[in-house]
Amino acid sequence: MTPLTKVIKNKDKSTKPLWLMRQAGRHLPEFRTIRKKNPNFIKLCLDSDKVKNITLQPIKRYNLDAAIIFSDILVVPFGLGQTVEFKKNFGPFLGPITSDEIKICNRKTFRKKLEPIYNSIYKVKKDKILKNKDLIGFVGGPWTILVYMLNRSSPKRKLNKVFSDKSLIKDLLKYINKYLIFHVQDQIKSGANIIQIFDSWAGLVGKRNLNEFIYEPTKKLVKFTKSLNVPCICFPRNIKNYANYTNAVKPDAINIDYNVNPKDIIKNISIPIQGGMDPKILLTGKKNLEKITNYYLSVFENHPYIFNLGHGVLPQTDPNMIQYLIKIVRKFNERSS
Ligand code: 1CP
Repeated sequence: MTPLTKVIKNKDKSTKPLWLMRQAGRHLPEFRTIRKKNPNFIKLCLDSDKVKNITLQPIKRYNLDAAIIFSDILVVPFGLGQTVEFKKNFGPFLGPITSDEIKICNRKTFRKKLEPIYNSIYKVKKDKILKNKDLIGFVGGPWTILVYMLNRSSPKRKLNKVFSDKSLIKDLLKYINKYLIFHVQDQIKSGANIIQIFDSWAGLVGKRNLNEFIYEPTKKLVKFTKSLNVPCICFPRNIKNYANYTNAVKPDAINIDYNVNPKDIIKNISIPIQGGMDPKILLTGKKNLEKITNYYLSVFENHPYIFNLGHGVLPQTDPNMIQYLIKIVRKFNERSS
């Protein structure tokens, strides 16, 4: 059994495997070299040899327990026919699209546009370096994808007034979810053995809409993933009530963000937990990193736990600090085995 599935399926508490969100990407000098020569980010995500290389960069450097396919949640709007660009010092920039245009897409055209991603997963999976490691495929949560598609740029910048028509939102969520399910299915078919759902903007939804905008569509996606016997980890960032979320959505594991108090969460939740530590801790000193890492490990000592962060690795992170973090986690595992 692979390290993450041992924790998720067997509820193994004896070892704490580790991987890091955004482990592949901007903090690695070997990634930046490739990125400089490839200014079109979506095009880079669709180059299966380069994607394989980038996906395996952190595995080669750090020997983590899982690889996550180098891609982006916004490949789904791209697959649905919306233009997606990543502008320097701006972030994602999506083209205009009407709901009628969104609905022109069909399974075949969607698959054709995203085919290189499935080829990358197949190639990564075949590499010997992944023996006894997990390969994580991922999608954005239905709500988060809808937010980017309608807002057309990050809500971090400005949230446009496009979210008042409830029946339009419900209709589009249904449609987007259908394609997220296709994307999950094809990632699994190509070799992904775990799926993570990144619902980065779940925190924008107020209590009265949680059921229709977050719980119901995400539950369908989770149920589909589970039906293929593949574990599903959910990361609903800034969700206020994790117990309600897990009861409604029923993921196999939950990733917590860094605002969650680890001692409180184990009182409320019995499913396996992943992540939590603030990525900014990696920008402080080794002593502090050791203290906080050991704090998370000891709080979750008697709970099925996958070590990860409460958000992605920051671009300015020194790879030596990640190396040190891994050493601390491995040392903890040796002590308890
Ligand atoms: O070099 C660059 O400029 C590109 C930076 C970059 C990278 C490395 C983007 C643009 N996406 C990625 C890869 C990526 N994105 C991965 C790869 C695998 C890994 O984790 O190593 C994953 C899992 C994602 C997921 C993702 N993309 C999320 C969910 C997690 C989160 O950050 O909340 C979101 C919201 C996105 C959208 C996105 N893509 C890129 C950026 C800068 C953003 C965020 C936009 C925003 O601020 O709203």
